[in-house]
Amino acid sequence: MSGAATVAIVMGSQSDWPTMKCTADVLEELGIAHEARIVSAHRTPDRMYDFAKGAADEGFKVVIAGAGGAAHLPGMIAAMTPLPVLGVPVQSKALSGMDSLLSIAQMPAGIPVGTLAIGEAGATNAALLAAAILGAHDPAVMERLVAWRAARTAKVAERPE
Ligand code: RP5
Repeated sequence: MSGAATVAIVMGSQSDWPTMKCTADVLEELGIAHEARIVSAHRTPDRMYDFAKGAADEGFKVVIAGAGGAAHLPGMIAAMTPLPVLGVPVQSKALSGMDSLLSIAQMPAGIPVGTLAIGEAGATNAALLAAAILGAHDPAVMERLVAWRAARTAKVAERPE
């Protein structure tokens, strides 16, 4: 995708990529420039700090953060940037992502993380929500989002076959 990235997709591990690729794929379809990085709250805390502190200056408008298990990455990033942060709970092996979901959703008042569904549905919807956020100030993005949704609607059969 050409142009300066407006959406940052960050994830705690390479193992999150199959899930977070759904976000990248939808942003690609919507023509929204994005960049994906591995930024772990517990394995690379300095990288996380540098990313979160510098995200706005880098030109990002929305951060989408995916993590699994004790998924503190979205909340930690949200604590260090005024940008909207959308959290995707990655499906964990031990608890099927319930741990990820609760870690991301249950932020104390004052530091919000927009929490999506567990797994690929959440990753897909994070891209659509980012598009809606950007589209509020970018009519071209909103037009592409409306067209994307209309195309999905058009594919729904009236009767099962
Ligand atoms: C988290 O731990 C990551 O977000 C990932 O979902 C989970 C497991 O990571 P790996 O052990 O697969 O690297 O940090």
